[in-house]
Amino acid sequence: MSLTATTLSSKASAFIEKELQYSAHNYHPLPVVLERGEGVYLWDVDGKRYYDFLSGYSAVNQGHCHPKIVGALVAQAQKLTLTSRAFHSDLLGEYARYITACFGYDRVLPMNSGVEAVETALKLARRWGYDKKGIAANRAKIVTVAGNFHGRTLNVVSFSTDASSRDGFGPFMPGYEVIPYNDLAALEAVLADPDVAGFLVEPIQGEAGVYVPEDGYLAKAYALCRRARVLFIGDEIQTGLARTGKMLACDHEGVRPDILILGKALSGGTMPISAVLADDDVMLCIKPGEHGSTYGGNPLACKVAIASLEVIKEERLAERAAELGDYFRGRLWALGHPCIKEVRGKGLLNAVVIGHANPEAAWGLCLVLKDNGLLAKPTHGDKIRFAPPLVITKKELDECIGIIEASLAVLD
Ligand code: IF1
Repeated sequence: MSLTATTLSSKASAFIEKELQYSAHNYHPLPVVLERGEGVYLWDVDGKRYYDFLSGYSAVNQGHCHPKIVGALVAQAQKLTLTSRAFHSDLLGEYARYITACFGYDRVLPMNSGVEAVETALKLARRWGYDKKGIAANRAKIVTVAGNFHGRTLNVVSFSTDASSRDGFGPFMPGYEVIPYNDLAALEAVLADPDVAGFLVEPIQGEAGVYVPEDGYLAKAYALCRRARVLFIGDEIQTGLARTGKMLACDHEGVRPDILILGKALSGGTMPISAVLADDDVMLCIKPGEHGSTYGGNPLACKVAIASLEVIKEERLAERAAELGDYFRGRLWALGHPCIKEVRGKGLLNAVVIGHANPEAAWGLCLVLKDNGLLAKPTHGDKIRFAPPLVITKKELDECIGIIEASLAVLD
């Protein structure tokens, strides 16, 4: 199995060399240089076409450069992009009404990156803990789970259990309790502490390797939070917006987070747009001047987010993800390849666990997949995430399954 970077054209190599010389080395990308995207397809600088099976980590659920989303972006960009929140715009109210009606909440607090929305949710939970639950000043705690990924700010990595995200960045923010994922007894025990204000959880752990908790975990965790008067904070930045076969992954269990966090596909992969949704009892704990951001709720983002949400509904992306996801997992299992130890996921958020003597096997397989026209990347060594845009057709999915089957031969 070839583990070295596959042959790159001199043209592609030149792009990579420039990047290596002038940009930070905070990623280890697959050796491919992309210049165009449309729907489920990406093209590299040499004109080779690939299926995108990462979708910008689920930011491109609607497909690359969706015409309706790009159209909304271009039109608004030629009119007004940013007012700052020092002034009102004609679009924030319209967007806020649209998205709160879409998900059934009283209010939205618009932010930009996903981690900014997570930070916002944590500030809201702490503030609610002090103002409404009566927790003593500076004693509020947030419970979260091992294997979490919620972004890379110092506060958020303070409760990471992943060494590569956390080590070397101390000192860390206090006030976090980490319990095992998918462990209701541990949650019940930790919620006995009256200083707990919130429980932050991903309905499916994406980065950890698409860990799907046992059926009923989210609903029972939510019930435990209600009983302990703790806010259930659902991070749906990666699992939300139709990716897992429902509008929200929490919908599979009828759970309505007290604080809902969205990002990524809220812009269809065009620009950073995130959002925190909650009801008045939580959201109005933050008063004017106590939180914000330069770009949060800008007119361009409002227009793009409305278009992105409309596409999800108009093109029935959740239903498609549910149907095609079941089909995809069934077909992968049916390959019966000895190196596929597990196929897991929900909707079109899936991963395979590769079992092989060579620890670099998943990386090597991704290099062969790339040569065969499919882009995917391993997560945490032996797991490969397969998450195409939700606009993929069954015919295209069949072709991709064929590519995966042919590429697996490299592991024989
Ligand atoms: C990287 C991971 C995925 C997220 C959830 C919050 C955020 C993310 C559930 C923060 C972001 C991205 C970040 C990117 C790679 C990617 C990722 F591998 F890092 F963990 F998707 F799984 N909550 N995930 O998945 O959102 O601030 O990035 O907009 O940092 O390498 P962000």
